[in-house]
Amino acid sequence: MRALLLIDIQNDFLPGGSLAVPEGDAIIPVVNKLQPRFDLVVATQDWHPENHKSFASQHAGKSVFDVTDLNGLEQVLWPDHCVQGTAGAEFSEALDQHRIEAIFRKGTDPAIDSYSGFYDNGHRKSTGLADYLRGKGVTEVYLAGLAADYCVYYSAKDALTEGFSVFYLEDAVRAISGDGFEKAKADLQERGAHLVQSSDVV
Ligand code: VGL
Ligand code: ZN
Repeated sequence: MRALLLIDIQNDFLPGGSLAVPEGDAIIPVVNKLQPRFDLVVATQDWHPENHKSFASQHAGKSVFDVTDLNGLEQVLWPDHCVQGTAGAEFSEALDQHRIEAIFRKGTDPAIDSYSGFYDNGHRKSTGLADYLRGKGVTEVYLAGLAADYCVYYSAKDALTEGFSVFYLEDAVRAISGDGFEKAKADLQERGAHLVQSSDVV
């Protein structure tokens, strides 16, 4: 059985948002069309407290997109984004949400970032997503959403190590950086993921 994972399709990652992904809104019609082709649709939601340590605003003298060390892990410092309870953290209104069976929130611990929908960046805590999918009988995971080079990429990598067959929907993702997108795709392909188009899903 196959599941569609909708990664972080939230206002702050869309045009006008605080961490807008270029052309992020272009994926929404693609994703809406895809959803009925799946037995199960699950979403992730980046859900930070306002003092989250991935925010440049929490580090005196640092700027947005600086890279720093956060408890031994390399951390890109982001603009404040997806703060719990704010409009920026909501899913896009254009996203069809009525088929979403479960939402996994991540990034709630102020001390550690969480790009993947499965684990935090230190792989210390599980969100429960892998067990949830296995419990539903899922063997194939298709990924769509934002950003292609961060949360979609890390979610795909964890899905592979959790033993799922992984399909990265190239036209249903958009990246923060073009270079990051190419690297993410090459790495995932090397690890055994399949790069597919939404039109391949029938
Ligand atoms: C994301 C940066 C920071 C993402 C989340 O959803 O790709 N990127 N937080
Ligand atoms: Zn975040």
